Parts: sequence; C-alpha cells; structure tokens
Amino acid sequence: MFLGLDFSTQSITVIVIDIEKNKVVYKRKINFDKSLPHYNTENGAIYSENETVVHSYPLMWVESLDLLFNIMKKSKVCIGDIKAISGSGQQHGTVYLNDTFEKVLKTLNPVKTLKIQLENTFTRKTSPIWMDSSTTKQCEEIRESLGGMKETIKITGSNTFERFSGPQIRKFFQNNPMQYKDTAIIHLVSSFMASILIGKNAPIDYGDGAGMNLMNISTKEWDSRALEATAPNLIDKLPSLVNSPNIIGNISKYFIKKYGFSNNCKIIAFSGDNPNSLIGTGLIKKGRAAISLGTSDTFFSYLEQLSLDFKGEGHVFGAPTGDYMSLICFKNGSLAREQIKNRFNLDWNSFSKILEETPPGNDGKIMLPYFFPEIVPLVLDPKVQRFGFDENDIKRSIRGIIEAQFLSMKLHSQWISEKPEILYATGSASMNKEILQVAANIFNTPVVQFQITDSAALGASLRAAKSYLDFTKNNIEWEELTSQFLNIQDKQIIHPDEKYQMLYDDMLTLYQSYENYFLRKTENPEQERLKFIQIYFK
Ligand code: XUL
Repeated sequence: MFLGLDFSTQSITVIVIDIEKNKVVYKRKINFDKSLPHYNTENGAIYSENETVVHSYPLMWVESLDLLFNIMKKSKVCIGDIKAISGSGQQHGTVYLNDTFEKVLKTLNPVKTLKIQLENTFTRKTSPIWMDSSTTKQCEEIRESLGGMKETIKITGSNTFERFSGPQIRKFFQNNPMQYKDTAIIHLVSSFMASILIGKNAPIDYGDGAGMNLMNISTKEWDSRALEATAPNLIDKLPSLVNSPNIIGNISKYFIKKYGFSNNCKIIAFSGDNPNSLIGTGLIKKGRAAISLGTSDTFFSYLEQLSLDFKGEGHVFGAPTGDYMSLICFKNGSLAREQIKNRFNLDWNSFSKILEETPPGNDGKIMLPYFFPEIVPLVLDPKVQRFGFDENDIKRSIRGIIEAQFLSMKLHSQWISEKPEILYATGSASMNKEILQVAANIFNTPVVQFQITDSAALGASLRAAKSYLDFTKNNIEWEELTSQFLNIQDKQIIHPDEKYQMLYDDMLTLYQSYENYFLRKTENPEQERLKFIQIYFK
C-alpha cells in the first residue's frame, strides 16, 4: 500500500492505494475552515484589508496532519503495511523557520502534538500563499536585475510572478529584515510537510522548485543570479534540490510510535499540487493536457521538450517523470463560479441546468470574470465586466462565466507547441458534465471526466508506488501503473459538438478583443460583437 497526502489551499487529503488490488482503499479529507475553526480561515486563507495580501497558517497545516492520522488510525487501514509516502502542496507558498526547527524535528515526542512542539519554530507566523499578489514591486526589481522578462523566462522557466516564492522572499527581506536574518531555512509547503515526516529538513523537488523564480530551469540547480537578485545569503536559507522520484528518508519515529507506521516506510520527495496532478491524471505522454477546476483553474500539460512562453504568462515546471510540464494558472476559478452560484442562491444542479438551457455563444453576451485579482491575464485591480447584459441576468451570468473561463484558457495556452489531443478534467467542478461540455466545444477536443477528483493526492500515492517499486527493482512503467487507476470508460468522454466549432473560433477572437479593450485600452469592439450576433443569432 502507498499513501499520498495533499496539502491544498482549503483542505488536506489522504489517499491510500493498494497496487495489488488496483484500488483506492482509503480516502479522507479535512477541511481547514470547518475542522480547524480556531484559525478563522476563509477557504483556508487569511485575507488582509489590502486584498492583494493573502496568507495562511503553517501551524494549521501541521495540526491537520495529526488530526488526519488520528482519524486514519481508527479506520480499517493497516498503517503498518504502507511501504512509502509522497505528498503534494499548494505551490509557491513559503514557510519561514528559525534554527530550532530541525532540532525540534529530530526530537519529536509522540506523547505531545506536532502543534505544541513546532509552534515556536517559525520566524513568520503566517505564510504568503499562491493567492497573494502583493509583490509587483519585487517582481519588477528581480526581472530588471536578471536582464528583463525574456532572460528571466530563459533562466527560471517563468516570468516573475507575484505569487512565486522568490518575489515573496524578497518582500519579506525588505519589509522584515530582522526576521529574515533570523530565518534559518525557507521551505515550500511541500518540503515543509515532508520535513515533518522525515524528521529533518527535506529537499525541494524540481517540480515545485521551478515555481520559485530561483531554480535554473535547464540545469535544475539554484541559479546564483536569481538568488542574488532576490535576497542576501539566500543560498544558506534554502534546502537542496532533488529529482522528484528520490527517496528522501524513512518516516520519523514520531509517526512510527504514535500511529503505527513501519520503521521502513520510505518518504519520496514531495512536490507541488500541479506536478502531482500531472501523474494523478495520467499525463505522461505527448498530446495529453488537463484542466483542473479547483480553487484556481489550471491548464497543464506534459511536455516532451522544454518550451517556454516568452509572452510571459505560462510556466514550465519539472515533471515528476523527469521531463517537463507546462502550467497556466487562472485565479478566478471555483471561487468565481461560486460568486455567481451564491448570488442567485443556486445549488450546483440548478446551476448546471441553467447552463444547459442557454445557447452556446450566449447570444453574443460576453463576460470578463475578474471577481478577484487575476494572474492570467494580469489584473491587479479586479472588476467583473459584462457586455450586452447586466448582473441580474441569471442565464447570461452563468453561461457568461463558464464560457469566459474556457475562452481565456484556450487563448492563453496557445503558446504550447505540443497541442492537446485530449483534455483530462479534474477538480471539484469536473463532476459537472455541462461545464465540461462547454470546455470540449471551446477547445474542440474530447474531454475526459475523471471519477477521482483528488488527482494531486492520487498522483502523490502513485509517485510513492513508482519510486518504491523502482527502488526494490520491481520496475514498472508509468503507463502501466497509472492506467490501473485511471481506466477511462467511454461514457466518461465528452465529445465536442462540431456544429459549434466556427462559433467558438469566432468568439475566441471576440473575447480577445474585449480583453484587449479592458486591459490594453484598445478600441471598443462593440461593432465586432454585433456582427457576431448577426452571424450566429439572427
Ligand atoms: C500554480 C498555482 C496554483 C497552486 C494552488 O502555479 O499557483 O495552482 O498550486 O493550487
């Protein structure tokens, strides 16, 4: 049996797989807001008055791990049979620790909680997370020092982004120089949680390391120019980098004594939620891409070759297979869909029903869905834009937001040269067939609906299995392993409706014009919209 953990924005999930039975034998999720209400988080985050600043509590993630394993201990799962564990963390978030952290980890007492023992090891009580967009100044400074956007992309695989760890670390160094000085080590969410499991500082893997603007995307080493541009003495405060399949240690005594894990249970490097989801959705071959409809919506694909987006919107990360992956992150995902659902007091069923009843192309009504600051395209001052309808129009609002989300995704993924032949859908909204039908029509590509929505946790468990099997010389191919858990049935494939192909191609151009109009102050495309209505709706 192999265990996968996912520390996501809103919850922690555990999945245990049995690879002899090809089955998920245990799954459990803990929602931070509900189960750990004393942290007072909203969807797992703390928002400050300045809405660009979004943090969370690393101590809450620590506490959730004890809570989860306590629940699991009472289940039927035989914890002692788990051979290896890997994990996943929301990407980019940074955890700042003092020099007692590692000492405390090495001497953890199983009679006490992790929370009590670790609460004094932080130099910063809260961690900036991926939703934070408060580092525009630092992004500009780092980009400048690296010689501009193109050089930055060439070196780190991405332009500087507000949520990326490097700019966040720079902001902390500038605003809190003393606390920065007192920081002995800076972890990512993934390497922080892995450290707790192995009882010492864990390395960062190439998948999550690429989301920092600090790792050289070609050599996969810390890049001295990027480090220097970010903060002084940073090299002394960063963990080492490792290949994602590496075994980074055995589970620490705390977990053996407290929960009954085996002495030999191996820990495989943790990675970001997106690299884990790449495996959890079976994206291990050219032509496979996924849309993950979670708190954020992401579009990601396996890449056989390193290819970069010199327009600066997309990212390239290391893939757990040793290759690369592309990723584009849209912040107005589930939380934006929920804004519409809640505004009209709907449940998801009635939301879907209305979506199904409205015409593709939305009678030529367009929405730009910037409920929150957006990452792609960059919108720091959010405002929802509606063209041809108003906010009380329930039908137009529902179709408007879903079409906008997928049109934007298609528009901003055009730089990826390895074109998707099939899209795999994951995340909570992927349960909704009507939403996926819109995606299939806009991309003009079949969309596969997965029953497993927790692809990051599943991916982590599969990564644990693969590394362990390779380590014990029972080598297995990725395709063989993943296909056992992802057997796709015909009824789960949603095919594009050919009759809307031209309509959506034209609507993509129209959507782009509206984006340019709003963001780049180009000419008002109202005439173009009226022409579109004339062609398709008159
Ligand atoms: C990816 C990103 C998000 C987080 C949280 O770049 O910012 O997808 O990983 O899911």
